[in-house]
Amino acid sequence: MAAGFVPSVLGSTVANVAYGTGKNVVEYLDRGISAVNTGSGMLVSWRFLADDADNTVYRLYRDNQLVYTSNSGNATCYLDKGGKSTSSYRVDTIVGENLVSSDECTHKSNTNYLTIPMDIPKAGSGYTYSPNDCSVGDVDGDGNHNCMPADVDNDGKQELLLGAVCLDDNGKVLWCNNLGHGDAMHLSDLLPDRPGLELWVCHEVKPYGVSLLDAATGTGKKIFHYDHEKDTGRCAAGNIYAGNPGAEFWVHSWELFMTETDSQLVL
Ligand SMILES: [Ca+2]
Ligand SMILES: [Ca+2]
Ligand SMILES: [Ca+2]
Ligand SMILES: [Ca+2]
Repeated sequence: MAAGFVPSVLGSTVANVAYGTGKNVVEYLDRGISAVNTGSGMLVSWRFLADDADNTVYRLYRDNQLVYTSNSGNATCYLDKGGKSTSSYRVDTIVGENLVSSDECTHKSNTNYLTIPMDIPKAGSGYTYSPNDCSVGDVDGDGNHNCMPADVDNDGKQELLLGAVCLDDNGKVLWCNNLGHGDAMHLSDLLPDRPGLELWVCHEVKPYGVSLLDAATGTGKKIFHYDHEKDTGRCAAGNIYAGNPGAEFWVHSWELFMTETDSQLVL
């Protein structure tokens, strides 16, 4: 998947390569090569970074043998049917005839997921600790699952989104939609054919549910919305299904996926 500096299909993504001036301060990301055992081979994937040239070619090596060449426009992933979790992988990044970088895969798994060990504090009298929310983000001080910077009005400066409120780059309220606190939101160019960024946000106050909003206005007509009968605390969006253009959208405890055409998608 060629995805700019989008870190993950399930992560809270905050920027778009083609949007704004490209001069915003952004998190440093490396090639991010991962290899997981799908049961029918090793799925190796890596990032197309924001500063990669359009004509970049990637060469994937298993145990120093070339197994795949990703030319311009090709996917930056490969199902290596001959690979094993004990294989070593490397991606060479090439522009023209020049080797730009050579990166080793450091995230491998013999299952189709990566396990993250946790150091959970011991339970005490009347309380325990357990994992709850999970999201991808910058862990050095500016990551937060319902507070994120992004250039939503395309003026080259970043605004700050807090769920129901967006603060302009000058600190003034750009929009406030009075939809109340939501515990999760995902911001990205979720609908690539629609200009600008879109915000997928859930609502913990009546009429509850979830909305897809224009991130630049927030208060305008919702792109689509679903009511729910109770507090809707979690939602997520990402391009997880190639059979539908752009992102798919889903909500905690709802057994459905939604698409940009406001239709429900059964996978
Ligand atoms: Ca802006
Ligand atoms: Ca602004
Ligand atoms: Ca869009
Ligand atoms: Ca899709």
